[in-house]
Amino acid sequence: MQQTFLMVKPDAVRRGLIGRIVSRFEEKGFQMVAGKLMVIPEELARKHYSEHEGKPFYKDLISFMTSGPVFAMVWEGNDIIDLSRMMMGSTDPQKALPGTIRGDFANLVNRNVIHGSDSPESADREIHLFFDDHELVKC
Ligand code: DAT
Ligand code: MG
Repeated sequence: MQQTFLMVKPDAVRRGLIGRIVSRFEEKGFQMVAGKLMVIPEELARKHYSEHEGKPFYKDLISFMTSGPVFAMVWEGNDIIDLSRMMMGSTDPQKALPGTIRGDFANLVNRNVIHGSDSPESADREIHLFFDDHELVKC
């Protein structure tokens, strides 16, 4: 069993897509073990996306991610890190296939509706940036 960090981004929260995005992972058979609606403090956004510091899109990314509430979650399931990335589709929604979350709900790379950890190391790091261990339920 593996855990990952997923986050409905501010564009999707604004558009009322939390439920439909959460449903995809529920339908797949994964378990949500933590979830909270929150506005990300700038310092946390910077830590979360530190790998992108200095890139041309970094400033817009931080201001976008702190522009309104996100729905931050921890999910659990077999091979969930790779499978949830497949379900999300390519980073650029113009390349994401129909049937994926970004393919179905987004059309711009800087407004791509969802974040998901890309490796066991980033999952562990991101889960603990956003949650304390006691906030995770034991299934
Ligand atoms: P992912 O979110 O698929 O892990 P990433 O880690 O490469 O993608 O980038 C983090 C976020 O930064 C991404 O979800 C949207 C934004 N981003 C990435 N590449 C971008 C680009 N070329 N122009 C604008 N925003 C970009
Ligand atoms: Mg990434």
